[in-house]
Amino acid sequence: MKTIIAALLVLPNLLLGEMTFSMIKPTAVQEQKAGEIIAQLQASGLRVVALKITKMTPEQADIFYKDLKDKPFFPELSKMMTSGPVVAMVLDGDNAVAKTRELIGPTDPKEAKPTTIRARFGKSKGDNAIHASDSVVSAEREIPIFFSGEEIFLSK
Ligand code: IDP
Ligand code: MG
Repeated sequence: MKTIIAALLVLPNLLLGEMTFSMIKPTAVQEQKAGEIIAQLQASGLRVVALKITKMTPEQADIFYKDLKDKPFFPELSKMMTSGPVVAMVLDGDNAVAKTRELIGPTDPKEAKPTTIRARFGKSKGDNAIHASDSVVSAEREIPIFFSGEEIFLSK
């Protein structure tokens, strides 16, 4: 029984891979860095299966960052994230969540390895170039905030 349940849990991942949500933040988009950032993600084997340029509303920022609403920096974060267009994407691949977090580096670009996306393109701990989901559960919550099922192209 356990083996059957394990197989059923593994099967969707074998068929679909793992998906994560990532978003290039307004300053990096404004500076025309989206292409270089996407190229770095793709070069590591991640597949872009959904992509759009869009502007977040304050209501979307409230939903997206719901766990940070009580932080002192939340008003600044919401203002920054709604200040201009973002490039939102869904990335698919083996260990897509952990792999993307590794490629972007820690929240504060000053603490990030020089090759990471946040070290290369981030300005500060707040304005740090890119978001990526921190878990599969977060990815499953974040993806539908930006994409409908028809906008995600998983076929290989
Ligand atoms: P993460 O983006 O590395 O997962 P979180 O703690 O989830 O970091 O915070 C979400 C976003 O909130 C960060 O990417 C950054 O833009 C902003 N943020 C987090 N901590 C601070 C802070 O101490 N000062 C200003 N902005 C912050
Ligand atoms: Mg986070």
